[in-house]
Amino acid sequence: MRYLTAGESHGPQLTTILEGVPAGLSLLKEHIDMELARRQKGYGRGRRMQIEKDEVKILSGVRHGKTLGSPITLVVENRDWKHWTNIMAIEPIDEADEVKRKVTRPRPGHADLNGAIKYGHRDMRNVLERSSARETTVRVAAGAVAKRILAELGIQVAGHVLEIGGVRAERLAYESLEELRSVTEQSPVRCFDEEAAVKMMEAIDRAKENGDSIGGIVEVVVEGVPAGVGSYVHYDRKLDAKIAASIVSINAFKGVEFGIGFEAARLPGSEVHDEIVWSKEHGFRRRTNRAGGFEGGMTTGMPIVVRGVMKPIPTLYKPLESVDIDTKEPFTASIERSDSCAVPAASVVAEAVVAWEIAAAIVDQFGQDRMDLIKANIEQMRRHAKEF
Ligand code: EPS
Repeated sequence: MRYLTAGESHGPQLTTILEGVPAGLSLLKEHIDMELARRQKGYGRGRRMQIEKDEVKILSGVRHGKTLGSPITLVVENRDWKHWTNIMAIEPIDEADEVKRKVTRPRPGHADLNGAIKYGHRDMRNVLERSSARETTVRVAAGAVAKRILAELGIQVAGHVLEIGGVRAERLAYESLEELRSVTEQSPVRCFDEEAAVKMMEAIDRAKENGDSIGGIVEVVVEGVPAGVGSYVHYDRKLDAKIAASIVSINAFKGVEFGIGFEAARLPGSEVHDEIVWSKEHGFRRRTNRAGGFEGGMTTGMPIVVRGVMKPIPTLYKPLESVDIDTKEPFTASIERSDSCAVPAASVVAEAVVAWEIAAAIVDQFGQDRMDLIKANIEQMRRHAKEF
């Protein structure tokens, strides 16, 4: 399975084409719209989210509520586009207008300057329109389809926020993914620890008052994936590596870890590796899950636990020093409409990209074309692992 996305932040629409989604998956517009709405929520979002109400149009690949095995086209319109028809026009516009609206002041931390140098753009709107995190809308749409595949195979995905602006969640233990999901779904910052959530919101308020932005850490947990998905035999078949790449590919993400992650650098091996136990009921299991569900690029059958760190959004009201690409004069003020914190929304994006990588690996490994065969094959694999 693979997908491409297209579309500018203030253009008419965002599009994704999904290739290789198996036939026979039940898929409704509501499944996707629900995920799009989750991504739009979250304390700390700016005015743009009051304009948009993201809704998908399924334009191919689905008939009578089931996937066909043919490419699936998903489209989400940008409501804001109607305010940008001249600036974002496909046709040439008046040169005076073009010069007047040119963006020549790169924001530190954004793709603006590197993108302009790379593609030779003198108007950095040509960069920022595509590098905008608006693009994550259709990545979430693609992830919603992946989640449908996983749900039919009894695999659950949940994302939540662990840290915002230096405020860490302390209450981390949950009984089930169901509990984690029901609590975080009600939380404006998608945090399981309700006391920390209040402090996170205060930190976001403070950042906003100061014209600043703050980042954080999100975690995605996936339960129900059988042991042995992915492979150790080649670098590009290691599933943890693919998941890591997908997390770092989310706008503003700078790092990723599995299980105890970077903490492993500070502990002896005896406190890092998970002891193996066996019972007739469950087959092989691990006593702990410090590895976060991966050993040797393959799933262990334990929950997959992956975290990503998001830097503060670089579009600031508070000025940072930069240089105008036309005049070469330094400047310090770059006022743009922005979110002060998008970490809660990013946790939904993280769920989507992780779900996509796992679904793609499963489809690849267990049958490819048809949901019924994939289901039968994965069941057989589960039995085989238990009886091993
Ligand atoms: C973004 C800037 C803001 C965000 C946007 C991402 O948009 P605008 O430039 O229109 O004010 O609201 O996020 C979304 C539109 C979205 O759907 O998440 C940026 O520069 O990355």
